[in-house]
Amino acid sequence: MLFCTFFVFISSPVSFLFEPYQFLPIISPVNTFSNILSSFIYRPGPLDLHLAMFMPTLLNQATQEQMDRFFMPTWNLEIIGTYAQTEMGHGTHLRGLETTATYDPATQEFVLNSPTISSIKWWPGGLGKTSNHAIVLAQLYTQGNCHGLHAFIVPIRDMNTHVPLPGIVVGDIGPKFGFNEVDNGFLKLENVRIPRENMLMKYAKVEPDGTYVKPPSAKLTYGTMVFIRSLIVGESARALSKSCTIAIRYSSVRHQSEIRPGEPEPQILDYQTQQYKLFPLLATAYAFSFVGQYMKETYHRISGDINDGDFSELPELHALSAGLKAFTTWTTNSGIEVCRMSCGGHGYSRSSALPDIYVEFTPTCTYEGENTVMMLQTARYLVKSYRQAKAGQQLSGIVSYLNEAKQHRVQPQPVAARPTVVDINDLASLVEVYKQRAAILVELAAKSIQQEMQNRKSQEDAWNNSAIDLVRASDAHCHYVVVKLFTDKLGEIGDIAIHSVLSTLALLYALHGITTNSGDFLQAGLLNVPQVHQVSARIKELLSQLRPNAVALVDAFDHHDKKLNSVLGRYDGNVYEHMFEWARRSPLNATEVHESFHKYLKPLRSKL
Ligand SMILES: Cc1cc2nc3c(=O)[nH]c(=O)nc-3n(C[C@H](O)[C@H](O)[C@H](O)COP(=O)(O)OP(=O)(O)OC[C@H]3O[C@@H](n4cnc5c(N)ncnc54)[C@H](O)[C@@H]3O)c2cc1C
Ligand SMILES: *[C@@H]1O[C@H](CO)[C@@H](O)[C@H](O)[C@H]1NC(C)=O
Ligand SMILES: CC(=O)N[C@H]1CO[C@H](CO)[C@@H](O)[C@@H]1O
Repeated sequence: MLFCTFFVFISSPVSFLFEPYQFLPIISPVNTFSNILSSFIYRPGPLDLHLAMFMPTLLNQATQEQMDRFFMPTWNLEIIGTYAQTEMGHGTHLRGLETTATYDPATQEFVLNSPTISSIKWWPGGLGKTSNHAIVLAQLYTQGNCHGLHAFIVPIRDMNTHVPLPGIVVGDIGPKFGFNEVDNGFLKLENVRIPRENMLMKYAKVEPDGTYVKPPSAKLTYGTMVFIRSLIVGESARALSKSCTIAIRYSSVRHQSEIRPGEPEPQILDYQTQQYKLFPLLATAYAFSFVGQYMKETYHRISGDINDGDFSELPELHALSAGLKAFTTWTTNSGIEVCRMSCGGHGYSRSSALPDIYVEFTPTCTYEGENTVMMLQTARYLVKSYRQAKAGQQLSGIVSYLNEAKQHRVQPQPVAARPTVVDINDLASLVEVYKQRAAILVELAAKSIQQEMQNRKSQEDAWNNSAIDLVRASDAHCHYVVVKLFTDKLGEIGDIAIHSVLSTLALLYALHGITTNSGDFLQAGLLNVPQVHQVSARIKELLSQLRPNAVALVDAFDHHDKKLNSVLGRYDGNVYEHMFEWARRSPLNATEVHESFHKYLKPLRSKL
């Protein structure tokens, strides 16, 4: 849990936070902070929001005066904070949030209210029992006008007694799918007064007389979001590589059934179906690791530009991080389950670690931007770029392929009429077909919108009626980006043996994506039926080719036994002995005969 590790890192990064924080660029404190966080054995905990949201939001949005007032108490855990944005009625649609903060110039205070049941803050981690402060997102009203969402530091519990303050109704939201260690909470505000100086005023301000001062750029709020989403891409890689490590190691320890009668039972990893379940996920874990690195580097580069006042690449980064967040978390979410089921019955035991990996990972599909909504945001950028390309504008960056798309027709062409230039063994050629698939699906989505509008639908209705196509287009775009980044990465690898095995993985990743989406490639006439057959056959060869290296490839992720915390995934493979030991430690075994035997079971006998 983070609580235990919190004090470990106090000694090292202290110098960074103490003097120079005020000179650091806008976004980088969050950055450094999260780097620190991600280097620990992560288990969700009640202080997560304090560390990962409350403190970074202070660093990003507090004025110098506010830093002086709040930072040290926060650092010392006198202030324990959370980030309260979501309400019972609204999460995705931020403009729909109902909590109000109304400025009262007479006392120079904000008055906070939860006017309806649906406006009660719901879900913030650590809110239920742990926090004594919350950064509350509320609609700001001053001089009779609403200025939209702003962040306010609201004390919610007495700092000495921890008793809720007047006007504060706070508690835990109850048991969840997982995250039991995190007291996700509710918060109802009833005429809660806070000083004017508690509004985070680094950018937007309310002056003592109530005059509202706009932030210099609305884009500034992009930065943190982009950063956190790009971190989640890295989280996907970590969760999937852990799951693959467990499932692949265990599959080489486990023997079951027989292939040839009379022969010893094979390792389950020697069943073709087992390899087909796990090796594409292994390839995906590598792909996502490289994509995660790329996102981090790109973020750093662009946040440098932002600090120099150059926002030009921000929309692309925003679209990329939203789409890849959704793409990688969805894939990982289902991949973890595949890994768990591939371990048979023991995968269901918590000793495998896979159930915990799943419940802790799966909310990434929902928080920091619900995945479908993220895909639609990316689609908005893609459609806009497509229209610009059609209007003759030269696009730059990762969407520049939409300029080339003009040559392709969307109507599926008779396959025979198309020259089959695709070489299924050549990654460059595969990157090209993924690119064309993306271009075609973006065009299809854009045309769907156009068609809807020709049927006299409004822009908004046209969008809603094309949303399936839009998500599909984003998905294809992200898939192309992942295949491309994996292929690009190979160019950086000098070692021949490593290059060879990673090329095999990249090829498997690309070909597997083709078989699972073969409809797209066939419909678009990018591949023909014989080629799809060839792809399936080639995948089988690649599985056999990867088999001897499979365990080494998961070892290379370097998940230490302690971090993996999985009996099935032990590095030494000594699974059965430790499974027995693990079970013996179960609380139910603490007593040889439990009192429930005498109390409940034995009396049953007399009744029969
Ligand atoms: C474990 C966990 C921890 C959390 N921690 C915090 C926290 O600390 N602080 C905090 O403030 N919040 C927190 N949240 C809340 C979280 O941020 C929201 O749940 C999330 O943003 C999703 O919003 P929602 O619940 O409103 O989903 P909804 O938007 O209601 O989603 C429901 C469905 O509607 C669809 N949908 C919604 N809008 C659209 C659209 N425009 N187009 C198409 N489909 C749409 C979605 O795709 C989805 O299928 C947490 C949630 C969880 C699960
Ligand atoms: C959105 O589209 C779906 C499917 O086309 C349709 O059923 C629904 O009524 C639309 N929603 C609104 C609010 O118009
Ligand atoms: C039979 C057996 O192994 N019992 C163990 C059950 O668990 C307790 C600890 O919780 C051990 O002390 C027992 O030896």
